[in-house]
Amino acid sequence: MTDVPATHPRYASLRTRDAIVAGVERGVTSIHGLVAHGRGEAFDYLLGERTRDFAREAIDAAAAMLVTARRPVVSVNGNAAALAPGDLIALAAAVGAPLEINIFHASKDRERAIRSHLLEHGAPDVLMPTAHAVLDHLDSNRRFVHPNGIHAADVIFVPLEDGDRCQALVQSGKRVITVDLNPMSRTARTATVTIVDNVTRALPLLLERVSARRNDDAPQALLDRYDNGQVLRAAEIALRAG
Ligand code: PTJ
Repeated sequence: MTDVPATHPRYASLRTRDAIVAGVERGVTSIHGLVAHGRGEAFDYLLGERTRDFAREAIDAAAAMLVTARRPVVSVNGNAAALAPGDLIALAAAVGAPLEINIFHASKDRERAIRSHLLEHGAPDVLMPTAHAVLDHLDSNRRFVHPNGIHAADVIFVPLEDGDRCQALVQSGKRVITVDLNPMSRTARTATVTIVDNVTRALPLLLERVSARRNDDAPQALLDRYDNGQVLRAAEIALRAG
């Protein structure tokens, strides 16, 4: 780990960078993941590296969607696994969802490394991609899914998604919750609920809201009111204001 004192003004950002680098060294994160992370950092910098109100609104809707889902799934790629393994496992447990590995840059070794990483962090089980279930409308490696996971899911939580799969999932009639610091990305614009925030900050808040929503009798009313376009517009205005 970088030798940075906790008082350093960029401490949290540098520790997160360390986590991504460690992910690459462990074979969990792809080398391309570093580039994706850098892009995320730039947006986060412009957003003041804090959770804004539009993200809180989306987190609330995401919690409502997850607790009312019939078959939710938490999809994990190499960046998410490196940055927030414990919170992803806790979220899956809280909403009764399986964790499923689904990566863009094809690598059987990396799929196995992500699985071991999640098991080491306490995941009870991890679904792997299969050749038996394939998503329509998609050509990339992400089309290979598990028949009892993403293939059968009605709601999928997919942090740091790529636009193609998000579109394919929505076209297949599934509802997609994503976390993406870029409100202009195709994923952000295609998802049902877009949380424009750093996945490391958004996940603990989402977990809190999932617990709160369990005792709520009107999650559907909140979902009916929710407007993802409005949330994205607010995020873009905040970005442009710097
Ligand atoms: O492990 P793999 O092979 O599935 O690859 C994962 C990455 C993330 C490399 C792959 O999905 C990819 O290339 O993604 P993109 O198309 O670069 O999109 C990633 C999006 O996540 C970008 O819009 C980034 O701004 C955003 N992002 C990066 N880091 C974070 C983030 N959003 C939230 N939190 C972050 N920490």
